[in-house]
Amino acid sequence: MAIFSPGFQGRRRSATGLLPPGQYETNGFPVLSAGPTPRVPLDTWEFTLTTEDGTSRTWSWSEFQALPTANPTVDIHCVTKWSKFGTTWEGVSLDTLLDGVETAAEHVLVHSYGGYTTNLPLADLRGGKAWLAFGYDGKPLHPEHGGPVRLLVPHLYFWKSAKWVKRLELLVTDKKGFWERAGYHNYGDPWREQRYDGD
Ligand SMILES: Nc1nc2c(c(=O)[nH]1)N[C@H]1C(S)=C(S)[C@@H](COP(=O)(O)O)O[C@H]1N2
Ligand SMILES: [Mo]
Repeated sequence: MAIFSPGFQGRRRSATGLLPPGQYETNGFPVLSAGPTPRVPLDTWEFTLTTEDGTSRTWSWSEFQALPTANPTVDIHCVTKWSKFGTTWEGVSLDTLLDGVETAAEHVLVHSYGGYTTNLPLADLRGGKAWLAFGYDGKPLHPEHGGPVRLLVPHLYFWKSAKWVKRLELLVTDKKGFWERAGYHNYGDPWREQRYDGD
């Protein structure tokens, strides 16, 4: 007989039905933070996109809320080996935020409130593959999971999905983020098991 915790609605369907190599499925939602949870009041929250020539665009909370939203259901894969299937989010596609941005940059360094950083190719934020998520499971994103707003890039290991996102810095030359400098893989594709530098 199966044991169900209160409120557990049964196993969520996976977006792909597949588990990347070396991963196991969890039904919980572990919290992994390299420091304390920053509390960002919505009246001072802002999100900024800067390009290599110093141009920047900033959205206040109300401007951000006015953007068109998407409701992706995705599987997420943490480098510590848990995967969670069928997570449902509400967010703004990076395609929306990058629309009309003039840049020759191919790299992005993501900056969070609290100081966390992570880097990834700009191409990985385009094409309906990445969102700035503010809702999870039909509710506002909990602060521990990155609220008010986190990056969601589910096709890469979850450390690339920066919580409490503050700024995207578009760069011509790649610059490593927090875990990448500490020896984690620069790209982090779970399907190729790119956990550490050299994998
Ligand atoms: N700002 C910030 N973002 C972060 C982290 C962090 O420590 N700080 N940890 C990363 C790691 S290693 C993972 S696995 C996921 C965990 O997200 P969760 O706590 O919502 O499960 O957030 C990523 N984003
Ligand atoms: Mo992680």
